[in-house]
Amino acid sequence: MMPQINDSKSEIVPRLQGLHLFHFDGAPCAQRVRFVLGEKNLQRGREVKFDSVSPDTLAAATGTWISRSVSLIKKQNMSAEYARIHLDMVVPALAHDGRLYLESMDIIEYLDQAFGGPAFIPSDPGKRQETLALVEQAKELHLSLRYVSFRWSLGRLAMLSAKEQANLKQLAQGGNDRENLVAFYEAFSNKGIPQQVFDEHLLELHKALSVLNQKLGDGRNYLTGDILTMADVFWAMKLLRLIETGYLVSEHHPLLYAWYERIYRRPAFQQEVMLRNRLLNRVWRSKAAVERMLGLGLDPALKHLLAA
Ligand SMILES: N[C@@H](CCC(=O)N[C@@H](CS)C(=O)NCC(=O)O)C(=O)O
Repeated sequence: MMPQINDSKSEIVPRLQGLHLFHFDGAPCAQRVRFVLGEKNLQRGREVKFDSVSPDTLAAATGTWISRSVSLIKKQNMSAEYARIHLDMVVPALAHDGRLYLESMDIIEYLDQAFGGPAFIPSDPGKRQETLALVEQAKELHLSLRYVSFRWSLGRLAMLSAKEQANLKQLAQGGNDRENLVAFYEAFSNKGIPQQVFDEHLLELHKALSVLNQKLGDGRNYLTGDILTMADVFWAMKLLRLIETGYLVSEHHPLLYAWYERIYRRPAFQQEVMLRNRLLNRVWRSKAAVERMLGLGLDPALKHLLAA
């Protein structure tokens, strides 16, 4: 696995010195990278428009990164400007000294190589393999999290109008659409997705979380032992989003919840994941709580599935 340097068509990226992160505060894929930056003591610096090229925004000071937020709510990721930076139109993307790195897993590996601080991929071969296997599993369940959170949390807010879908389709022609945004949004926005599909994804997630919960039964602090790794980073951000969507992790997987809380309390989590995500986090959690009271939402659906 090597950090990916992509064939971006952006004229902006080669001009960026130091670290610049294209990200969104509420996106788990970007939260992973911000958390790692925080753990490595690389501080969030200026907030600038994602496509800013004004001279004072081109260079990040040593030990800091420039925040180039790409709002997924405003669908800025589906703009021509962003599609030239990341051909798949997703966050995150990292620019470092004019080069571009994509894929959160590869970005974290790159940060491990390029900067000091704690390593997120252990050097011990056994632990390394275990870590990467758990990361791969989290990656495979990326689509499940997408289905579950679009169904029970984002809802209509995430649907695209016919015009927006046409725009997305056109932009996707410039790349490979490796995250399948075109097909997903088309089905989600128009035809609807069969309930059975949502249920299957929810059950997949439940199954995986049950196994992780069991793993923690031997008293280990983190998923692969007593050291925080990329596996914890990937899974913790999944749990954050699932909790926002109404998944009662504390009830279904108590050891996993205690593990999540250990990570949640870390200063880098508070600073880099929660600080600017607090408002959205409250909105999602309140929505989920109201739905639960009405017998709707993710948790009643999960209980129903588990009882069947
Ligand atoms: N495999 C990619 C996944 C990136 C991804 O799917 N990002 C999501 C946010 S978590 C996104 O930008 N989605 C845009 C959308 O759904 O419109 C990575 O790990 O970097």
